[in-house]
Amino acid sequence: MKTIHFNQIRISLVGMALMFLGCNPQGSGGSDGALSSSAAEKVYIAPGEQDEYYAFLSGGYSGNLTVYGLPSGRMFKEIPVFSQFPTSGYGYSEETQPMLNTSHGFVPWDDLHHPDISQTNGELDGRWIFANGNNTPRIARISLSTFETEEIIEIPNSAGNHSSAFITENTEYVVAGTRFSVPVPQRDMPINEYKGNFKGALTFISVDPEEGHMEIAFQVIMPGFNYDLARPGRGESHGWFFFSTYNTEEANTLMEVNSSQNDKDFIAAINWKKVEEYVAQGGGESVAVNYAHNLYDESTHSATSTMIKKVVTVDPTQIPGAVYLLPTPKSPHGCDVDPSGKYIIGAGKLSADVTVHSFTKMTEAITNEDFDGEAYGIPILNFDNVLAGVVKSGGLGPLHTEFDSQGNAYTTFFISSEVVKWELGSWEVVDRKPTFYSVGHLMIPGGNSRKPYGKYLVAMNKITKDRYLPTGPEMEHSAQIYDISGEKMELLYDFPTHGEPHYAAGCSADLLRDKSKKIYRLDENNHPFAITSPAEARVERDGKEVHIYMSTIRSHFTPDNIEGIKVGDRVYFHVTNHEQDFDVPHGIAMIGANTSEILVMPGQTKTIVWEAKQVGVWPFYCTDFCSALHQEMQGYIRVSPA
Ligand code: CUK
Ligand code: CUA
Repeated sequence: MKTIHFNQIRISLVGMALMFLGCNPQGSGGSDGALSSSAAEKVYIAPGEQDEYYAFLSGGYSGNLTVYGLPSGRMFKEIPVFSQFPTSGYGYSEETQPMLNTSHGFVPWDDLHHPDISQTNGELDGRWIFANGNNTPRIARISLSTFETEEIIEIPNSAGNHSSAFITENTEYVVAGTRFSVPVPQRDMPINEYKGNFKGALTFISVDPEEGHMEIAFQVIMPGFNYDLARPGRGESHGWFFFSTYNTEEANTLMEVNSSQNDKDFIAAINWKKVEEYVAQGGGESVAVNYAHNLYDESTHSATSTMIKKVVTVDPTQIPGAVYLLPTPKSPHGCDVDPSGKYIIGAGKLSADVTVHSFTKMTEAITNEDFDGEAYGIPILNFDNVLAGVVKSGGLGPLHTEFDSQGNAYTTFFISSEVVKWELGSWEVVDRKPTFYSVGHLMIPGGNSRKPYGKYLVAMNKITKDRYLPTGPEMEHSAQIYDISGEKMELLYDFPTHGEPHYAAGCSADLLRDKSKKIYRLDENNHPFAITSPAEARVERDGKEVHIYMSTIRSHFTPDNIEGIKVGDRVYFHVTNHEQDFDVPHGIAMIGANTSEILVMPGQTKTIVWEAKQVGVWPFYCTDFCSALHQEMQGYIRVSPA
């Protein structure tokens, strides 16, 4: 494998783009070589002890979110979000299927990229975590009390929902930016008429401060660029949102060449407070759309799906002072804002340098109307006038930046496969450490807020190769934990992840430990088919539908012998778990059922449907080892001829 030398940095953009196809500068068999026994101590959590931080890693194409402990790297849970999940029955049970409804029908899979924890005054408040579905544009809200997905909203006029799901300082909005520009509204038109005709919708979804319910407030309809990542302003830049763009060439074919022609693309700065005022005063246009809004109600343990037909779109050129473009070199991917809100960092992925814009200089340039032309009526600011500094990193292919609490930034470099630590203000490189291999995002708990915790850094690597025992051609991705509490970073530990983690969000364990719910209370169960005790268990027939109101409690199903079922019946098992002890679920699996089992937590009711197809006596059983008599927890259904 050829090593990258510094003088190769000026190779053609196309050549550099090709290098993205899996470069492994360290060669295989890499090891830091300097791991000390103190590294082992730093990640060792003794039996019975608990981790210091939660880490929520995106599962990428698994569609889900995985919960890990730091520094141990132990995985605690996979939270199903956009994908059906046989482990718990999410997306299979009657109650949760509506969560995966969209304007395209039932879509039980997506590609989850970026989680972000809710904030109050710019600090993590640990109430919810939001995440995006890239493929069929959706934003999910997950409760950090139940660790369950409570809401999914589809994003109209959008495609490849990538610059999402990032939130403002007080969780006023969760933002969803389109990756692909598309015809808005969608219509039949020649693809080669893209330029000037396709549009990019940046969607601002308001979040109810009490319940967390999401509602699309407005969509800013931008020029037909690709929108990549986004970050909120914070502190002095609160009220703004920043989006990196590429393909400002507006190419529609041979993208790897045609979209890399311009030396600079833009970071789009949106003054959402101005847009908000404009819309509040009746500005914008209400346009016809069709998108799903799915809401899970904890008290009924059930979701509903509503189709919404209208959205407010705004033309940014009609709102003075609302949108500006900051030229940013070499197809910026990551777009990050430091904890003070003073600096906006653009990582040109085809570059060696990291560009830092100054928020103060940006506002001065706006006041002075110091513009370098415009794009579709949107003022372009002068690059030199808004530049705060350039980090001469010595790396190649910068992607994403996070921060500690000491005024340092940490940028990942995909091509040179490393994390580079540099100082805000002086822009000097302080330290660099290799990653194994080809790092994408990184995460410092609290790193996307005013108060990063700054003790550990998690690098999420795209290529695993030899880091673990081989598991055939397909390996899980690898994450690495670095201690960043000192001047120099120290690699502590590798751990495998699930799916493809893009971004992650982390917070202290103290923020969530006591908020995490232990049981659902039976006396708060408003499920329409719930029963309050095993005494109410019964079977009711309604034409060809049979409803079994079933109870589970250690270690018995009531009823456990069910007769009177005929071939052709649709049998609904409405299972209420009458346990009220922490961590005593029961499950139910019915022979021949093709909709997965369901796992029912204490106090909860869940439903699966079973079609009686063949005459006979068919068993069901509990799937979760619940007591010494778990294996006795079973029953039969007798199916007679119709
Ligand atoms: S993206 Cu994956 S490494 Cu979807 Cu945030 Cu940059
Ligand atoms: Cu209930 Cu096993």
